Amino acid sequence: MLEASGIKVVAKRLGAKACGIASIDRFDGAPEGFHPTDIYSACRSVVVFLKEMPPDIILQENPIPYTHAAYQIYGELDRLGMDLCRILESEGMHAVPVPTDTPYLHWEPERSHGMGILSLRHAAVRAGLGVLGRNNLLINERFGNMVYIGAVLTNAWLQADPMIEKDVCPPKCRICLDRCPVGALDGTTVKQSLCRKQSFFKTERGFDLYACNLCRRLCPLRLGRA
Ligand code: B12
Ligand code: SF4
Ligand code: SF4
Repeated sequence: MLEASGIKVVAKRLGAKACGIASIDRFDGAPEGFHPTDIYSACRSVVVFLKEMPPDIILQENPIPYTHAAYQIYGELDRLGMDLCRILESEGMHAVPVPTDTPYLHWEPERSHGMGILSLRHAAVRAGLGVLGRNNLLINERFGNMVYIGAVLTNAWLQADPMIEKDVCPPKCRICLDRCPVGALDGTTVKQSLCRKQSFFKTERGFDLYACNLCRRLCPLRLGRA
């Protein structure tokens, strides 16, 4: 049976830029219905992996390259998760993938509030892959906030990675809070109804595009350490 170190080697061979492991006890405090065992009751460890967006894409004026790259990375991470599940199964473990983006079940129409089946940002922090900035995004030491997150739940008890216990946002930095055009950020969460209206639009042809990513783009930790 593969151990934690072997699983991380496999994830990197499959294309992950970083991989970490969170033990199930670290999810105490997750909202009811959004704990890994609410998805897969036998879950004992969460394997979390990252891929980064090439850094210049977000700087361009035309929204198509960023939208296209984001959708491609969601697909890449979902495939990586499926391949990892197959390999874990062939090694005698059981494994269940978490969607990188959609679908998810929880939707509150009155405040346009959706929740993934598991918050991948919280999972990545618990797997030692970074910390959350005031913009709500995971900041990884090597790749900054330009990482996307995938995860696989497994019934195997695996050695967890140490968590990073420090603030990374400079004490006085408020760039993301002040520059969000709709004031959707408060330093700990995102008011989804405001962000959704600002950050997505539909073209006349019906394509869904990202229209805003300022809290990500303007962050001095966008590419990792300042
Ligand atoms: C719904 C969603 C959105 C919503 C809400 C965003 C948000 N911050 O939650 C909207 C449409 C606004 C959005 C926007 C964007 N998103 Co989005 N989104 C998601 C999605 C699908 C679900 C997130 C979710 O469930 N949020 C609701 C809950 C979890 O958040 P909350 O209410 O703040 O949670 C509170 C409590 O519920 C509790 N809690 C919740 N879970 C847990 C667990 C534990 C253990 C504990 C203790 C507590 C706890 O703590 C929170 C604080 O009180 C995730 C994928 C995923 N499955 O995680 C991607 C994801 C968060 N999005 C991502 C991205 C990239 C974006 C955008 C940059 C896209 C863009 N416009 O360019 C923006 C950034 C906006 C921002 N500053 O956050 C990435 C983030 C990568 C990173 N580096 O962090 C993710 C992780 C997708 C991925 N797989 O990589 N997104
Ligand atoms: S994506 Fe835009 S609208 Fe949404 S929180 Fe970030 S800056 Fe605000
Ligand atoms: S813009 Fe500043 S406060 Fe916001 S996440 Fe980045 S470093 Fe932190």
